[in-house]
Amino acid sequence: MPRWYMEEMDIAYDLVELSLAQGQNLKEDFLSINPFGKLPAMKDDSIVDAKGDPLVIFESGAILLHLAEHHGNEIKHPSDRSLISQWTHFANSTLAFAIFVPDQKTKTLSRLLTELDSEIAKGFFINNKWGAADCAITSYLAYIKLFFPNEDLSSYPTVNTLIQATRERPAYRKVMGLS
Ligand SMILES: N[C@@H](CCC(=O)N[C@@H](CS)C(=O)NCC(=O)O)C(=O)O
Repeated sequence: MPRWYMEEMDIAYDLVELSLAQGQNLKEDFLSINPFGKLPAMKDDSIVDAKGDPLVIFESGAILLHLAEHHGNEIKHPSDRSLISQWTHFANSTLAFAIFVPDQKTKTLSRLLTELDSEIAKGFFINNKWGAADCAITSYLAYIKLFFPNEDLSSYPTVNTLIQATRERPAYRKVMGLS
């Protein structure tokens, strides 16, 4: 998600790829970035923390909000920060569980997709412009096609169209390695 966001927003970055298969995420040098050994994580040399060191941050939703605020110029009003936080949390927890936890999938995915279908039909999530909230929600919607290609989304035409359109976006194709 953060990498897709940076590509879409033309934010320069250096990418360090780690192999999970080889356990590179559990090696000392990465654990000093994220002690939990989870990807993604980011070091932002342009912002220092309270100790004066470059900011190091993990959790994709937190990284997205950070990027939206400090590099994507998305916070036009204090409520924008709160709403981006709402949507990134919704994507990373509520929507993620509904997609990937079988019990939750049966219970809630259809309800969430029905509502998202109407939300997305209204336009972009915040300030009529594609941003971090759209990135987070759309990433998870696109995961449905990726992980469950036979999932029938015909009851959610707007969601379906958004997924197809996302899969055509050059920045998305680049970060997902789609040829
Ligand atoms: N909630 C976290 C999830 C992070 C996560 O689970 N990342 C996976 C890769 S997509 C990972 O690092 N797995 C390696 C492991 O758990 O050892 C986020 O959104 O950043």
